[in-house]
Amino acid sequence: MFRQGSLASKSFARSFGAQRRLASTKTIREALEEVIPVKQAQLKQLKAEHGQAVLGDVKVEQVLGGMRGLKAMLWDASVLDPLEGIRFHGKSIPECQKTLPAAPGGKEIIAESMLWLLLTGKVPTEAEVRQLSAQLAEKGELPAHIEKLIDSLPKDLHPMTQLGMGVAALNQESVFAAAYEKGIKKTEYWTYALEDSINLIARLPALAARIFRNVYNPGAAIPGINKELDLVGNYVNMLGYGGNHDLTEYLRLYISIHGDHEGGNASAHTAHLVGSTLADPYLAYSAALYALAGPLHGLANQEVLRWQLNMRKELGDNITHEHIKEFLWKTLKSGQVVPGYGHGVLRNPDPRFMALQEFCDTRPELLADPVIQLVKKTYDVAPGVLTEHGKTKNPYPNVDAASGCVLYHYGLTQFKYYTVIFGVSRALGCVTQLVWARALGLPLERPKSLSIDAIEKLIKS
Ligand code: CMX
Repeated sequence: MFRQGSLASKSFARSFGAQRRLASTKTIREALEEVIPVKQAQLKQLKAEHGQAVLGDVKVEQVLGGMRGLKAMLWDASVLDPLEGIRFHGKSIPECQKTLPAAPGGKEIIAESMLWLLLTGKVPTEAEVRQLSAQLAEKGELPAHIEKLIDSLPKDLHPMTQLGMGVAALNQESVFAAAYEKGIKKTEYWTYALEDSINLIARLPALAARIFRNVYNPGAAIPGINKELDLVGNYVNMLGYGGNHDLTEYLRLYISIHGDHEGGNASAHTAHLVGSTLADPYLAYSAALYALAGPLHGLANQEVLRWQLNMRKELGDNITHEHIKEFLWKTLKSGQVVPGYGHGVLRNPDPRFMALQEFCDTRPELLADPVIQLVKKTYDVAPGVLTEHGKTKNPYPNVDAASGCVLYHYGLTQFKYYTVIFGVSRALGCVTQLVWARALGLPLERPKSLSIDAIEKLIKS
């Protein structure tokens, strides 16, 4: 894909520290250079031979109902089956847990392994993952102007608002935007999108940790990036929880399996839409973060904990299944949703919820925690209550039903911050799609909208 000496290849050699490359280990760019032409050819053939094939009908209820089930987006990295849950390039979460490299001394998937799988469709070797960790660590420091911007924000500005602002402002150094301004070929877009994407992911932990420090521990020192550590290892250190091995492992797992959930979810779709205008990855991901900040999407993990803690406050420590049932009905009768339950696509318990439950099941101290016990007890009764209530199409827990409670146990009790961690995670899937959208030359997204009158007219005709 690269011509020797082209602007793009020089830029990569410079910013990816080519001299640090381990012998016989592929870089992420080299791995992508192998797979991109194959996919490009596949797409070209699909367009040429089947461009007019019909994939399904569009029902009025879909247009009025948030486009549920509408097959209208290309997204290769993950597929969400309503019953089985998510697969990343065909691999279920348990399969990923078996095959993707962990951190030295750890067992859980690390973000670098998941990013590699999402981007290339291949399981990386341990050496490839370590090399990617080193690249990310090398790029992990925040530019001074971003530190200044974040430090200037009011401490009571929601951490998600701050994260989106910091990510958008990182676009000052976008190589994609700079190259586009100079004039580059469409075939080179993806290389710049990749460089921005890697830089963005590298900087997210320092950005997210600075927001945490400013809001919750003003004045505390933030440790520098440790070049020997993986992305999440560094993130946990910078949050001030370095040395907590179990929390680090939990966040490695959470950030990896939360990284992508097909293309149609609000954050991924937003990144894709904004990216389709050729806005650079920083701007596209910043927009995605504000979709994630809605309570029906990423903010649900903070809402679950608030809801669980209210339940404890109201009912005390010895909560029975009957008490929980009453509390669920009270929530529903007051017109609120039960946070952490239901899903736009899933029709079974979320395998991400199950993976986090299994993490708890192997640790007696987690099993003994009253808030985690409450999550389990709620899972025993909530599907029945929600089924009886009769509204939600999916009465089962989604990942958010469990995620915040484990953080709470480990002392990360600032639940307004939880969606920021989700934001660090979801970048893995969103940047993957941005790189591939540019590699495949996907166009500006522009669906057709209809007025109510126009829909009625179409039905009559
Ligand atoms: N509690 C109460 N009512 C619920 C419900 C829940 N957990 N989940 C869905 N419903 C209701 C809906 O509000 C809707 O009611 P109306 O007909 O009055 O509008 C009805 O059931 C049908 O909804 P649905 O088709 O089953 O679900 P949607 O695809 O419209 O919405 C979701 C999906 C996730 C927004 C919804 O289930 C919800 O609000 N859950 C609680 C919030 C949550 O946990 N969000 C996190 C999702 C995971 C993520 O994206 O990060």
